[in-house]
Amino acid sequence: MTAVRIREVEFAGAIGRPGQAPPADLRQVAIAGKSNVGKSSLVNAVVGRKRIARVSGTPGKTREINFYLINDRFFLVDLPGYGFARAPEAVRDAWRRLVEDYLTHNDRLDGLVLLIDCRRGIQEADRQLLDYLSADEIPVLVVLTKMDKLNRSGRSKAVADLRKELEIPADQVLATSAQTGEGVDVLVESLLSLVDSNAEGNP
Ligand SMILES: Nc1nc2c(ncn2[C@@H]2O[C@H](COP(=O)(O)OP(=O)(O)OP(=O)(O)O)[C@@H](O)[C@H]2O)c(=O)[nH]1
Ligand SMILES: [Mg+2]
Repeated sequence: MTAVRIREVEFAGAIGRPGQAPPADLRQVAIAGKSNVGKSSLVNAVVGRKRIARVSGTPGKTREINFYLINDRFFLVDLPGYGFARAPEAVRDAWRRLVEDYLTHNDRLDGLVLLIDCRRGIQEADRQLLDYLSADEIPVLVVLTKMDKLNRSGRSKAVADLRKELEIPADQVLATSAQTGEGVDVLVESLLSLVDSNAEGNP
């Protein structure tokens, strides 16, 4: 029944400094979240390629904004993680400037997927990002990651806690695991429809 698919994916380039232009003038959906939450792993799972986005045991690995061209039509954007406490302050400031510049000067951004580690829940830095985005009315999809790490009761609690914190319906919380592939198909559909729904009014 799933007509929507990711057929093609290609690394298209990266931005390392504020003010740099994306590799092409295309619509974008970005993946954001704290350092180590599993952004790059989920990008790989979503595009069905194990090693297109770099994953590592060292938090703060992704320091640039990476653009992946999907179906020759839009960019899936892997953002550097925030909230990595052990990074030197100058490095943290550079990341913040880069990501904030990307988010504020971007009329091509159709939506943002905010990843939350299911074992940690929403934290202060996530809230700040949500507040930041609501000012620009950028649609946000909230996604729990690493669900394979929880048992059945832990899973229910993680979903319930997130619903309560964000005051959103249960069907708007997506539970995923890059390891088992749980929730990845649904996430793909949601990503594609974020782009589609915007394309209608704005060809
Ligand atoms: N068990 C489990 N581990 C995961 C999952 N997703 C990611 N990880 C692990 O979590 C660590 C961080 O994953 P990344 O995908 O690099 O996280 P990131 O958010 O891109 O990190 P930064 O780029 O540093 O911000 C790696 O050791 C991954 O193997 C998952 O679904 N399940
Ligand atoms: Mg990463």
